[in-house]
Amino acid sequence: MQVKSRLKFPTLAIVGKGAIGGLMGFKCHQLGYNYQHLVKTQPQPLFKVTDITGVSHSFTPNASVITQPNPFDLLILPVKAYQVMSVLEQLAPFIEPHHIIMLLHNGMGTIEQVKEKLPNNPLIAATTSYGAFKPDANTLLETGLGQTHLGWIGSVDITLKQAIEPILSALLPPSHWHQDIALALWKKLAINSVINPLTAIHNLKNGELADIKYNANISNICLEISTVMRALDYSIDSTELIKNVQQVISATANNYSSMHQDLKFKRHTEIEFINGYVISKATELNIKVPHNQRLLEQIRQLE
Ligand code: KPL
Repeated sequence: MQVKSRLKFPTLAIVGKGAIGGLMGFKCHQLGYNYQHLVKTQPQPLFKVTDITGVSHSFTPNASVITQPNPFDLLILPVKAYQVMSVLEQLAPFIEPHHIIMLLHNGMGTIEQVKEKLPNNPLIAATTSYGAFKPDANTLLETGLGQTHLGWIGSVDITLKQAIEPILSALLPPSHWHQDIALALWKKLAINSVINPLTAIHNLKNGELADIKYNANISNICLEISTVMRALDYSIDSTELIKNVQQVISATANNYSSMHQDLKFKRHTEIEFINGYVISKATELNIKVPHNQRLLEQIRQLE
């Protein structure tokens, strides 16, 4: 197919059918996009989605087995940070240099890994605050309308940008495209570095962190992160990070964080890509981050 027409109607491949992946597939279905989920086993049963307004929808998602994907132009990875490289390894025989890769997960550190493995592929990094919950494999509840922040890593052809950005922007709106997505990723990293380990360690809903007894700890964690960010040339103040954290605590008060759920269901957590990433950058810069270090150790023990 001609490059231009292929870009006009790109085929999206969404890895897995987790909460955010499932939600994206549902949006693709609603928007009439050409998409497929890449799944472990076929066939796919009826998928029931209850949207944020409480309306229920049933449909059978398009899917292919990950070992035999149908051709795609854009590969979306809404998987845990620690799964990114193994998924790309598995898909390696099917990935060509023009395929666009989009990362969408909590934490940081995968951009460096993906760029090393696939240096020529256009790469998008994204973060979303949409909330979705899967009570079972074939049921999905949209629990919160969020915002999505996206950005290209490195320079990219303008035709490619103009073709792809509107398509992705419509999926989890409102979508904000950034020149420097790393700043948005760091801000989200600060939110996850506080809420995820604290809720997991103390067995809390996100909203319970609003209790005054957590204030000092939250400030210390944010102060360490803002020190690292400033050393990386981001102009940021810890008060801004603390405010962002407090906003998310109140906006998601009734939710359990993903790390809380991971520990509860005895799954691997993303701690190495969250507080672990803060610590690795701090070490490179010779900055001490004892509060982040403590959280990492506590979660490692609980895992
Ligand atoms: O991203 C989240 C997570 O749980 O992983 C937050 C924003 C903390 C919401 O729960």
